[in-house]
Amino acid sequence: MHATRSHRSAQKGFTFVEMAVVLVVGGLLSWAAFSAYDTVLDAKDRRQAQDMARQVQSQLRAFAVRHGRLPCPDASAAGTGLESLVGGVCGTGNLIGWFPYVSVGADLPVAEYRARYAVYRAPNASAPADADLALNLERSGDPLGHVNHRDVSDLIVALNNVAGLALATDQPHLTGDGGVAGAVDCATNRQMSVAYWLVVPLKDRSGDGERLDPPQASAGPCVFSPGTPVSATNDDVVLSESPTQLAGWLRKSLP
Ligand SMILES: [Ca+2]
Ligand SMILES: [Ca+2]
Ligand SMILES: [Ca+2]
Repeated sequence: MHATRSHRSAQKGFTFVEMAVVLVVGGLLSWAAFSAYDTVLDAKDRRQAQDMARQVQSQLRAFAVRHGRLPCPDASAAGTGLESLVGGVCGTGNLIGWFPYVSVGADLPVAEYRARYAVYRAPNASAPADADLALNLERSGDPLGHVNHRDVSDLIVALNNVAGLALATDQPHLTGDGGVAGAVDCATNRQMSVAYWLVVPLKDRSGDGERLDPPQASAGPCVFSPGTPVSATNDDVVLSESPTQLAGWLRKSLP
């Protein structure tokens, strides 16, 4: 009894210090808990963004098989989900915009998950050498009425043409990933041309009012390689296919 009482009175002198320690420790704990919570949510968002990008890839491939071309980018500012066609064909020079969800028969996702989209478009006056992937064109000389007239095999010809072209700075291409593929730097590290890329922007982590992160925030044809790690200022999810990859997939889809 007596020992307990004297212990209690000895403690009285430390009450304020103890309170301060409790407050500081409590503060640190809640900060740590908040960060962990935030990280879990971020990882969940990113997984969902990756799933949605893969869904878009399936829609794009199905569209390619049906129409013998890749979808035309939606050039509207807000992203209405419709292909920007002029007289029924993809407008000249329109190679970067939003993915045309509505035109491929999909639902338009909310802004965080709505993908930017670029498609390789290098027209050529000679049809067999044409490399405009958003154009449905007879490239193999099949006459009208032939089963392979302007079909997916003509898109494969265009993809092979793209694969044979040197990397062009005004066509969709990838820079590094900050790791094995080198620096994320469109000026000094251009890695490869792609048939198309998709970028799901997720959040505006830098607080500048722009969901897309560098380098894709500049609205140019250069984006970082898929798999670039997320950082404090960067959470975009990129998915792309080289012309050879997409041609291989389409070839397997042929009867
Ligand atoms: Ca043909
Ligand atoms: Ca972002
Ligand atoms: Ca930003």
